[in-house]
Amino acid sequence: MERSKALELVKEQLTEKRYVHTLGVTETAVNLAKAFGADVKKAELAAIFHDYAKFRPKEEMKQILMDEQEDGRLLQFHHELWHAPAGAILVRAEAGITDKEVLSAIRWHTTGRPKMTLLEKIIYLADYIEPGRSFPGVDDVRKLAEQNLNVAVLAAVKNSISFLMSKKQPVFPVTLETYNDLIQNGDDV
Ligand code: DGI
Ligand code: FE
Ligand code: FE
Repeated sequence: MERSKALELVKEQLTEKRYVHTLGVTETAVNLAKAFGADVKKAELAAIFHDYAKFRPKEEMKQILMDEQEDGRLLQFHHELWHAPAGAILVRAEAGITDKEVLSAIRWHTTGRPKMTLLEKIIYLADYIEPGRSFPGVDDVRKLAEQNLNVAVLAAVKNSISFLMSKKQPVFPVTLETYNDLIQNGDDV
């Protein structure tokens, strides 16, 4: 799909603020794809659609996750986690995106997962460091992203978990599994 068509489809789904975030993620993902040798077009498409479902009603997302037999644990955790798996399903059904690598980068963009693909890492990280983000520690992760992808992804995962813990929020098991995988199997971290 053309970039302009994809942007048009996603703009209808998002607020202006979220659309600007999406443009930031797209620019960042394209740069990371070039730097780390990923497919630039796939990175662009996944970034454009990554938050496609962000503003769907909770009940609609819940139904989709149940119909598609997604991980049942999701429903026991914050509904903010639902837009990623629901988004991958909706992007396929409504925008006709069938590329499995693109869909899985959308699917895992909030929690990450063990054994993330290069494209999944790029979308996860781009979402965290895009120019519109301003939370504590983000500049350090931006610097790491210029050097080593796994180190930067690990830093983003650690910051996210620390943030959730500081707010006394539960951490989704897959987020913790992502951390463990990078520590145990990322031999360059
Ligand atoms: O959609 P974005 O705001 O661009 O970013 P995102 O998809 O990475 O995260 C959405 C929200 O999900 C964010 O407010 C933090 C929350 N979140 C991420 N990981 C976990 C989580 N919430 C819980 N409870 N547990 C997690 O592991
Ligand atoms: Fe998101
Ligand atoms: Fe996002």
